Amino acid sequence: PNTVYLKDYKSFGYLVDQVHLTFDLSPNATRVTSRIAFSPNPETEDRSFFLHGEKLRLIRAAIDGTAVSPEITAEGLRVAAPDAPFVWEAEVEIDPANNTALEGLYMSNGMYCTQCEAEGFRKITYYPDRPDVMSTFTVRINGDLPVLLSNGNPVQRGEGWAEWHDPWPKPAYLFALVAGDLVAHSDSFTTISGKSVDLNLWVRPGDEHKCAFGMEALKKSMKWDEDTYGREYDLDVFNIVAVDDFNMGAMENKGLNIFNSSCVLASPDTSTDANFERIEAIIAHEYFHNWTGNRITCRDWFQLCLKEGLTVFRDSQFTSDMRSAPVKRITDVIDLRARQFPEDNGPLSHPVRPESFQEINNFYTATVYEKGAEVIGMLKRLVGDAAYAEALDLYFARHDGQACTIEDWLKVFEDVTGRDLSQFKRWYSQSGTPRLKVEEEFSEGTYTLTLTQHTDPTPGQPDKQPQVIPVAVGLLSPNGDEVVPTRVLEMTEGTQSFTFEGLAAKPVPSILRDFSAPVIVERETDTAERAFLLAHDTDPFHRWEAGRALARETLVEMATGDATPLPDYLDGIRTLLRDKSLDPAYRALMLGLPGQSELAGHLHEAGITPDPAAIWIAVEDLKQALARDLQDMLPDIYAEAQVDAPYAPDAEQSGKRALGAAALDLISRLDGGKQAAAQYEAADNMTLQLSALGCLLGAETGDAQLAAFYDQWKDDRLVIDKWFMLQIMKAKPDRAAAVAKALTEHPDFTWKTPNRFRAVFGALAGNHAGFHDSSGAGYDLLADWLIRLDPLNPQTTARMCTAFQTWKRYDAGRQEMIAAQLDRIAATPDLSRDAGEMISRIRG
Ligand code: HT7
Ligand code: ZN
Repeated sequence: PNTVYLKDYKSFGYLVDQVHLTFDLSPNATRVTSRIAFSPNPETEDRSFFLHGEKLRLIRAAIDGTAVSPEITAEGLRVAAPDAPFVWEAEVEIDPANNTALEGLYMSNGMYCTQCEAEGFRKITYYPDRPDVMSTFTVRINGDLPVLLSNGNPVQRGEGWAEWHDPWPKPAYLFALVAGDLVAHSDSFTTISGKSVDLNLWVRPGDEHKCAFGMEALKKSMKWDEDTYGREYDLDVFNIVAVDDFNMGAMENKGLNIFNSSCVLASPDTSTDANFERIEAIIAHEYFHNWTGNRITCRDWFQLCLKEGLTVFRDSQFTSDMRSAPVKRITDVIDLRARQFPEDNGPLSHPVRPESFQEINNFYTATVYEKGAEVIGMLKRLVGDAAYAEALDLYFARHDGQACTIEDWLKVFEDVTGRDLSQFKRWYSQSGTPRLKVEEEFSEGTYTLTLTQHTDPTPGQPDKQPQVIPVAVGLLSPNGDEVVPTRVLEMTEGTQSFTFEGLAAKPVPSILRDFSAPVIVERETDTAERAFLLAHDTDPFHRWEAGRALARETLVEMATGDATPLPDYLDGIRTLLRDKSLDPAYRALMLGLPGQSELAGHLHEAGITPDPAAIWIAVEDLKQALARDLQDMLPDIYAEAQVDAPYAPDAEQSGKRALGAAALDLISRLDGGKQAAAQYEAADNMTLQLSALGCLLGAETGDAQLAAFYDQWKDDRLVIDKWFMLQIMKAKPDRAAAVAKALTEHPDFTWKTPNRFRAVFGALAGNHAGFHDSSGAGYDLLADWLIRLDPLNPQTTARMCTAFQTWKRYDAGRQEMIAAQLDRIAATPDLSRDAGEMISRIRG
C-alpha cells in the first residue's frame, strides 16, 4: 500500500477559481455535472493535471468545451491541461444507495447525505481533493424531495430543485449535500453586528421533540465565540441535519453541519445527562470549526491537529464556562488517560502531527484531537492569557481564507511574544507520553524540586529530545495551609532543579496542578502524603488526583495479593463525601474508581503482567468494602442527591444525579437492588431509569426491568442502542462474549448502522475483564465481526480494531490468542487499506 509523507508536500499546479455542481438525484444512478474554472498556480511550474476520483463512472469530460479522453485509474484521472486559465467540465454517475462505506454521497433511511472529510469528495466527482485547494461553490440540486440543502446561502428554489451558493472559499472536504423528507426545528440568532441568521435543525418526522436542546446549545455557542474569541458567524443560514448512519460524531461542513443523530437529538425521557453534556460540546465543537477549520483550514492532512486540537481546546473552554471548570478538567483527564495514553504508549503511537500515513481516516485519533488540545493548553499556560488572546487575534487576521500549517500557528505566538518556540514544537513531532521523575530536598528553609524527563521509544522514534513542560506546582505546609500558591515551573532540560526559599518547614508539594501537561508524574510518595493532599490540596484537580492515586494504590495491592482496602483511602473518601460545601458532581468523581484497563496499564508499567480477572475482582471487592464502610451515610447522600425541580440537564442537577447514581451503585451491593428497583419504577427521565437498570443488572436481578425497558423503547433507535450496550457492559466477565453473541442474533441488531455495531462491540471491548476473558471468546467474536463489516464499512472497522492495541500488556496465552486473531483478520482476502494499516501497526 501507498504511504504518503509530510516531507513530500507539493502544491497543486492549478488554482480553482469557481466550482459549479449539478446533482440529478437518483438512488442508484445520481448524475453529477461539474463545471470548474482552473487557472495556473503561480507558486509552482508543475502543470501536471491529476484529479482525484474513485468509484465514479465518467460519462463525458471536456476542457474549454472540447471533449477530452483522460487516462483513468482507480485513484483518479490524468489529462493534458493548458498552461492558462480553462474550464473543466465532467459528468459522472454514482450509486448512493449502494454506498455502505458512508463516505461521499450515500443514503440513510431514504435520505441523501454526504461525508467528504477527509477524502470523500473524490467519490462524488473528479476534483483536486486536497485541503489546500480552496474555492467558492455553487450547487444546483434536482430531486423530487421536500428538502434540498447544500453549503452557504440559498439562492433560489423551485418545484423539485434548489440552488445554493457558498461565497467563502473552502476545500472540497467541507462540501455537503442533504436531500430528503425532513422537518425543521427553526430559530434565529442576531450576531454581534446585528445580522440575523436563520437556524434550522433538520430531523426525520417524529424526532421534532428532540431538537430544542441542540438549538439552545447552538445559540450559546454562537454567542460564546463572539464573546470569547470575537468570532462572528458569516452566512445568512446555519443548518444542522441529524443522520442515523454516520461513521463518527458530526461534521463541520460550511453552513451545513451533519450530525450523527446520537450527537444532536435529545429529550429528557430518552437521553441521559451525559448525553446532553456531550451533545452540547459536539454542537459547540462543530460550530467553532467555522473559524478554526473552515475559514482557516489545513494545508494538508498532516496538519489535522491545527484545526482539531484547537477546536477541541475551544470546546473544552466552552464547557468549562457553561458548567463546572474543575469537573470538566477532571473528566477530560480521565478520558485522556483512558484513550490517549494507551495509544501514545503502544503500537499505534504517533506524533500529534504525524509524518506519514497510508489511510488518513486512521489518524482521527485521541492523539491528534485530545493531546493536540493539551498542547494548546500548555502554550496558553506558558505565554499567559493576554498573549494567547493576542496571538489568536493575529492568527485570524493573518490567515483568514488560507490553508495553514503548524509552523504558521506557532509563528503567531512567536511574533506576539518574542519567544522562540522551536523546542516547544517537539510536542508536535515527538510521540509518546513524557514521564516526569520528581526528587525533593529540604535544607535550611530551602526546598528544591529536581525534575527529570524521559520518554520511552515509540514506533519509528528510538531517541527522544527534552520537551518544554509547564509544571504547575503549589506547596502546602504540614498543617495544611498553602505556603506557595500555584507557580508554573518551565522545564526545558532533561534534568532541572527549582528552588523555593524561606520556608519554615519541609512542605508537601502538589505537582502538576490542573494537569498542566500531558505527562506521567513518577514520584516516590507514601499513602499518608496522598491522604494529606486529598484532605488539604487547594487545587481541585490535584485533590481529586490524590484520591485517585490512593484508589489505584489500594486496587493494585488488592489485584496482586490478598490486601484489604487502605484505611487512608476509605477515611479520606468518607470525609470528602460528608463535606456538603463540595459540588455533588465533584464528590461523585471522588467516588469513582480508575478504569480496569487503566489499572492493567499501570501494572504493566510496573513490570507486573495484569490479570484482567483479578483486577475485576479487586474492583468488585473495593466497591463492596466502600459500600460497607459508607453504609451509614449512603441513605443521606442518596437523599441529598434527589432533585425536586422539573428535569433540567444543567450542571447542578446532573451533578446531583451523578452523586445519586454513585450512591445507588453502592447501596445496590447491600440491598440486592431494592432501592434501584424503586428508582427504576419512579424514574421520569432516562438518567434515573438507566442508572437504576445498570445497578439491577449488576445485582443480577434486572431481567424483568430489562424486558420492560425494551418494550417501552423498542421504537426509539437511540435508546435501543443503550439497551444493547448496557447488557454487555454489565455482564460478568465469563458471560460478556456470550451475551454479546446472543445480541448479534437479535432482530434489532442492524449491524450495518455504525451506532448499533459500536453499541455491541464498543461495549464488549469496554468490558475489560469480559473482553479479555481467558477463554478468548471475546477476541474471537470481535474478529469475526470486523471481518464481516470490513467490506461494507472500512472506516468503522478500522476504528474498532483499536480494541486490540494494548495486547502486548497481557500474558503469553492471551497474546497468542490475540495474535492469532490479528493474523486471521490480516489474511482476509481484499482487506481494506483502512483495516490493513491498523492491523499491521497493531501487530507490529
Ligand atoms: N472534522 C470531522 C472529522 C471527520 C469525520 C466526521 C464524520 C464522519 C467521518 C469523518 N471523518 C473525519 C469531525 C470533527 O472533528 O469535528
Ligand atoms: Zn473537529
